Amino acid sequence: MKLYNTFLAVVLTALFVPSPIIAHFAMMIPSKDVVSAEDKKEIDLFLQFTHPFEGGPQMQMDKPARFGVVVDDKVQDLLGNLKEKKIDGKSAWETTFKVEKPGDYLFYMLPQPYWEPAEDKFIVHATKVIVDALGAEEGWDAPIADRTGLWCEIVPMTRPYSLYAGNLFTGRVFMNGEPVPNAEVEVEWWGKGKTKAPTDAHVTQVVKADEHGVFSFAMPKAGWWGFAALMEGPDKIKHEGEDKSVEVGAVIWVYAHVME
Ligand SMILES: [Cu+2]
Repeated sequence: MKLYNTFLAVVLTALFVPSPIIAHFAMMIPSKDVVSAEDKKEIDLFLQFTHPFEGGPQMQMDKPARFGVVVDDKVQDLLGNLKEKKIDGKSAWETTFKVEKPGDYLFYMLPQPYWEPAEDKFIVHATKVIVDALGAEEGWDAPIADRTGLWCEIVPMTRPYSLYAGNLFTGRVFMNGEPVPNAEVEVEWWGKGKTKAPTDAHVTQVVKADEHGVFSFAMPKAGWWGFAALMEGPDKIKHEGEDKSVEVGAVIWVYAHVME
């Protein structure tokens, strides 16, 4: 009986020890959020799939399905420019983009569906990051999902560059052109594992959108902040002959500067 109880205790413990939420984020980080007249007219972009706060473990990112930029309302495909870079044996991607004129550059990326056995589903994070160049300061609020094949997106309501730590970031979640009421948005700071969270729950912050798909979050610290609105995708994808659901994430990255 005693042995049986011990066995039961072990099984129950295994069942009820919650695995911490592992928040994976597609990341697309430019070398600058604002390119000024005195800067080099180049933007380096780095794409990876990882856990930003903890700085790993790195996840495999196959060559994205789509990658490009929208500027002056024109879509420019940049997929062919991506170069593979291995981190801990996993693929990440990088490129350098030449800025030729003033504009708000809306970079977008749609990864290949990522099979996550632990969650029994695929993950696709449609990701955006917006860089202002040479004083244009307009165009950042344009929705681009329909033109770029992203399915879903966060359209910023706060200008998504030249922000300070402490600013409130507000965005609106869209899926197939419609706002997503009550969307759950995970928020993570790119800590690269250098900052210790007081508890596991502090690693990923969570906010919910209102009935219009609008959410806000005050960024308490300088650095890159990722916002991922997570939704169940409308389509299934086959994995080993079985239909599996797809977690669709609308992700946007913004940079908060230190205010001197
Ligand atoms: Cu992960």
